[in-house]
Amino acid sequence: MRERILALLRESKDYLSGQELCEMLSVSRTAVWKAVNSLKAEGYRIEAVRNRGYRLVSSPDVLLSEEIKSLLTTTWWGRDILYFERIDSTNNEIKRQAENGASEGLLVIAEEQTAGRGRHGRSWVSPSGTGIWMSFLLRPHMEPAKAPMITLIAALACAKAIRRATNLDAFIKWPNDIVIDGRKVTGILTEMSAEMTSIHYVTMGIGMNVNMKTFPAEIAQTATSLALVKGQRIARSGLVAAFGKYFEECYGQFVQDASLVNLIPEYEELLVNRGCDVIVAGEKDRTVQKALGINQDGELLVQDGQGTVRAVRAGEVSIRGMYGYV
Ligand code: BTX
Repeated sequence: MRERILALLRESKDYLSGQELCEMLSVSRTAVWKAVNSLKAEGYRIEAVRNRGYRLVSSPDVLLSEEIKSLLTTTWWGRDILYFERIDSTNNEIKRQAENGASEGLLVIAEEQTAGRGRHGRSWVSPSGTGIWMSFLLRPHMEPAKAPMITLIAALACAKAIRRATNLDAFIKWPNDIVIDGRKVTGILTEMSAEMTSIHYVTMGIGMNVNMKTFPAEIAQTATSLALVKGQRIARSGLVAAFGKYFEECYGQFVQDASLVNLIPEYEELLVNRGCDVIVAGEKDRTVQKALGINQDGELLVQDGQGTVRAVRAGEVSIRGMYGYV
């Protein structure tokens, strides 16, 4: 009910009377009053004026599931949300839930991670209350080889959401980072449980640095947060909702096409290294190549000094800029 009250107050341009709220929700005035009070206790500023009713003045920067749900415009993404003040890793929780039969779209979101993970066993710094540490569950009907493409879709949705919510020039660093001004603001971790020919489920983990002011020394030169670049705090729940909207749209297109073919132009516009020389580091060698774009399988197209173009695969190579991280 709190979630519906929030949504109604947000939609309403004017005050909503207690009577109107009771009728719309088919509950008693006392129930409305109690729900409003519990929202206030969580930091929502709700003005109550005699004879006029309630008006939402401001929302706290919390990621509570009601707050996010009241902003979501998605059909299936994030329709069920599990919210934690503190957790080991939201990816771990999705796996636990998936093994217990949870449905596609389940979103797990935490204020703090004590064992946030990056790729290849690296760790992800996830302090309390300042970032978006979230994971969601997918159950795609496709060959396991296609799953890595979902990382690119999540990256596209992240970049679009950041641009929409903050107006900042967020770019994609293929395959799984979002960068602003050459520094990492978001990382994506895609994990899969599968057999040779079918996927049980995919866990998508997104770590977005939103309101952090400082970083540990080891990443201080490569990481940044949206608030640091923007110079002001950013509301996290709006970013989550925007991500959900773009992810659902782009993922729907991908499932329909069984490839990234229709997402390539938009992706390439946001690709930070496009047209630039990059260092392509494989297991055996490091070469300088020009990054051209991606193909419909999500591989990066790179060109060597002789003009030969080849496609490189995420997981097999890593990409670095010529003069730094990007
Ligand atoms: P990655 O392996 O590409 O990047 C990890 C590397 O990034 C680290 O080794 C470190 O150098 C740097 N790093 C660590 N924390 C941060 C940070 N907060 N901001 C910028 N750079 C950092 C990227 O892996 C995938 C990260 C996914 C994180 C999400 S959070 C929700 C979900 N749960 C979970 O445990 N992981 C995912």
